[in-house]
Amino acid sequence: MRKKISRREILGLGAATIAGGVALLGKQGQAKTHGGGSSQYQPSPGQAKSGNRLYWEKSYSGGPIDVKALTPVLPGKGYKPVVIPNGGALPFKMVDGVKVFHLIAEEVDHAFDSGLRAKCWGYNGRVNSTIIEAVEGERIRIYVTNKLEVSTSVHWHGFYLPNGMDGVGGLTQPYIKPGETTKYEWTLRQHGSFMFHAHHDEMTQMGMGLIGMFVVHPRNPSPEYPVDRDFSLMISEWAIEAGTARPNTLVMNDFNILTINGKSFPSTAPLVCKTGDKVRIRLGNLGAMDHHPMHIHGYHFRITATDGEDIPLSAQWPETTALVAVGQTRNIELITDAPGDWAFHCHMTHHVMNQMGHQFPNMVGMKVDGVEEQVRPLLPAYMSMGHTGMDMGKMAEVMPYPKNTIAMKGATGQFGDYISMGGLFTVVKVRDQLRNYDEDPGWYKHPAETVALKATDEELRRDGIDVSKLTVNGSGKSGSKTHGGSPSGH
Ligand SMILES: [Cu+2]
Repeated sequence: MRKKISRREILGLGAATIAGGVALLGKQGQAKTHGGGSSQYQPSPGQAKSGNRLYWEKSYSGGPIDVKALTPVLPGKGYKPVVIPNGGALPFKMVDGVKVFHLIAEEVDHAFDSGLRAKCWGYNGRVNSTIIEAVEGERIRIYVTNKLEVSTSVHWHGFYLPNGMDGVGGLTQPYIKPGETTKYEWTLRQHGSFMFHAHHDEMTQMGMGLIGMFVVHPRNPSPEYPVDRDFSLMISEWAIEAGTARPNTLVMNDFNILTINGKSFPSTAPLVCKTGDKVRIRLGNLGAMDHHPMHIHGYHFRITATDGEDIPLSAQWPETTALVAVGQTRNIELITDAPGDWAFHCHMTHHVMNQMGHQFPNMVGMKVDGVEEQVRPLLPAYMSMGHTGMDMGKMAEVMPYPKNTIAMKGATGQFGDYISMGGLFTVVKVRDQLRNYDEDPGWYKHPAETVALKATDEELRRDGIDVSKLTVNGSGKSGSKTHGGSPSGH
């Protein structure tokens, strides 16, 4: 008679089966870290915007970590790569069904603009502008080599992952010491706009530039997901004193270089779009201290996703300014149906101003007649500054500043006048015709009668606008006894 199988033997059998499963999965490079791999990863159904989700969902962390990964997807085949102005995506290779990346933390001699270089820290030769791009459900392995002279670690910001892959130096892993290479590996159980950054001596290392965007495309894109232009912009801030060439990460408030993907305007590449394009702009902020209300001209947009999740259509709201706080990402979406050169910038005025707009005596409105003549024997290069504000125009580029400075720098526009903004400023250039998206199409050619120009005498006369008796404030000259105020004819 056949011997009964004891409970212990059953347990033993089960363990063997599981072990076999692990060996098999290990061969395919799947779920190796957790030894599970019990079930296939179930991607979100692609209707994330329908809004019919439960209040208390089963998981706020992506569910089990030991899921089997899905087939990797290649750029241009299963997803359209994002556009990274002034930057590039980290290359990868496929090894046994795993996407393998190699991130290198190193010193980078970085140009913020043609006028300003500094020794920063970055990833793979770029500052703030090396991004990682992958697809939901994929198994990824990221080797991080530390070529700095100090220890570091990399945190994957916004990700559901095994705790030991979270990258907090000392808390979840040992440091990546100088010269060492550390391996991170997990299965992507979400999609959206995320980030990565150093998580050891954060103030110094993030301030020196060790930050980047991490875009995960959905496995089952909703019908709304595909866009014509999908931009990725990382915002940051720096303190670089005029004439120096190293960011000062000890500064807490006086940031004087504001950047998009590591560049200050006018070196920020424009966002080139065709009339009628569906456009997504992914905004991330890993600056030290400041939140940035990013404002677009001529359009409204919808805020469609955070680094938490897609926002259901019913909960999206129209905006012209999206506040991107430190540590947040925001996706905004719009249809660019109005051609032109549309400003897109931080609305904090100190953030569209480069070095020297700060820590300066308030001179606005002061009379400086004769001051230069008196001071020049002592300081030959002395110029009175600030009494008319900070609009230095082209003067900004020829003034006797120290070398390596973009103080007050903006750019000359198509009318010969100076665009008095720098820093966190770029231009969305929308055109009916484009040769290609990678070329700056130049300044917008306005249709006749659609530009604000100096009013003609005839126009003024026609509309009864009499300016002959008005004085210019502060000129000291007055053409009449009645001062400003009520227009004539009333
Ligand atoms: Cu700002």
